[in-house]
Amino acid sequence: MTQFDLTEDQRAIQEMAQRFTADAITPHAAEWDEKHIFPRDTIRAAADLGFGGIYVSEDSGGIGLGRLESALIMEAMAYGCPSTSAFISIHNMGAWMIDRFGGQAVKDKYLPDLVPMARMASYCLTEAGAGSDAAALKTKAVRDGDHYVVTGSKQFISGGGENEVYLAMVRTGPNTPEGNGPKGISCLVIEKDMPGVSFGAQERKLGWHSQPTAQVNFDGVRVPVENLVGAEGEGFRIAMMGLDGGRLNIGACSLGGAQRCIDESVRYTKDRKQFGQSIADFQNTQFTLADMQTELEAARTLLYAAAVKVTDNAPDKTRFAAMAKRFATDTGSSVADRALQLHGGYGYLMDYPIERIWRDLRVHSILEGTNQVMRMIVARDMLR
Ligand code: FAD
Ligand code: 2MC
Repeated sequence: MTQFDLTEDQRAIQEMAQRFTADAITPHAAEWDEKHIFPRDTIRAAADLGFGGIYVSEDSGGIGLGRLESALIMEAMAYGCPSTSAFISIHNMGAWMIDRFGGQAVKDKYLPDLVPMARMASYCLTEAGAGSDAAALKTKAVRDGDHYVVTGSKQFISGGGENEVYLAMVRTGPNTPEGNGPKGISCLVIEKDMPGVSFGAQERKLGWHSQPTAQVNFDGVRVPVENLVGAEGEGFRIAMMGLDGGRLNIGACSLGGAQRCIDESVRYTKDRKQFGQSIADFQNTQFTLADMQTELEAARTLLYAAAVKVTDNAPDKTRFAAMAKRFATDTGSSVADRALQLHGGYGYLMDYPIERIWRDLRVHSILEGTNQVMRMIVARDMLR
């Protein structure tokens, strides 16, 4: 990227994702939402374009792109369905963690299936007692010969019950202050079919209806030591590095959903007549639309800049990813809310996509680190 424009290659990737979205996602998203359909086949079709391993290296079968390209793809797919796009993002985060930090054995075992999304990956950090304070997690992994024995429960897991592969952050450290902190955490790949793995009921949610969310339980699950990703004690850092990219993608999903809301609002306000004129002729409507697009462009610019920093491994990448996630998700929700208002009562109906996107975007200010935690990350770095 030059500072203010995309390269030809980036535009080509963006256009490919936009075409895929228009053909395979947008026409079906309302039904997936209403009937809570998990569109496994469409997700696999996205993987046929390489979107199951966007920033997995080419050596491991991925398409080896950067984080800006990933954001462009997520943004494009979220224009049709933010929930499905975000699901694919989480899978990418897991596949990348294995590729970047895993040994050859764990890569060979999982990536050939994960990249084409023949198997799909979940990311398991949160627990009932460890949400924002993720390093307080208690799921225990005790070494027993060439296995770990894992016991504990992960809360709110996207893909829970459906996905085949779970990247779980578990405690391997001793019962000392250090062992009970971030340095006592490791990352293990656990499979759905391993004895002792079970799932809670599907959560009933405000949005994100096209993808499952459930508690994942481990009861004495024996996991081969070769399934360790990175070294013992590196799991928290690996999880956080995964989230640097995940947060960009979630922000990008808000950009895509919000842009759809703007485009729908332009169409609708030109068409809808009250007091003998199009509601687009009211200056209030024009100023609202102008502010929506201006604020979204500001969020987009920050997010793209942050994405380039994460690709480049810049020293301030984490701060920028947090700023961009916070700003893009708050802006996205605020844009969707104003779009709903511009649609009047019709915006509240499922006949238009606005209320669905409004619901889907709402959770982006909460998951992958709440927007309060994002501010904490930014301020800590500023004051360090
Ligand atoms: P809490 O941490 O209890 O926070 C409650 C409130 O307190 C928030 O407003 C928070 O900002 C505020 N707060 C907490 N600490 C501070 C502080 N120090 N300063 C100021 N304010 C603070 N997790 C996964 O690991 N994998 C997944 O796939 C996944 N998918 C999810 C899907 C959905 C639909 C949802 C809703 C959640 C998902 N999560 C997942 C969990 C998500 O990451 C957590 O919900 C989130 O990190 C917040 O944790 P919590 O819900 O326990 O809230
Ligand atoms: N990259 C590399 N290392 C990092 C890092 C990053 N982005 N962030 C932290 N670390 C390192 C950090 O440097 C430190 O190592 P060292 O002591 O060697 O310097 C270690 O990790 C511990 O970090 P902190 O001291 O900052 O840990 P603390 O416990 O104070 O807080 C916090 C960390 C609050 C930032 C983290 O717990 C957090 O992000 N909480 C939010 C949880 C979250 O985002 N959950 C999302 C779940 S996934 C989801 O929702 C999905 C939908 C998939």
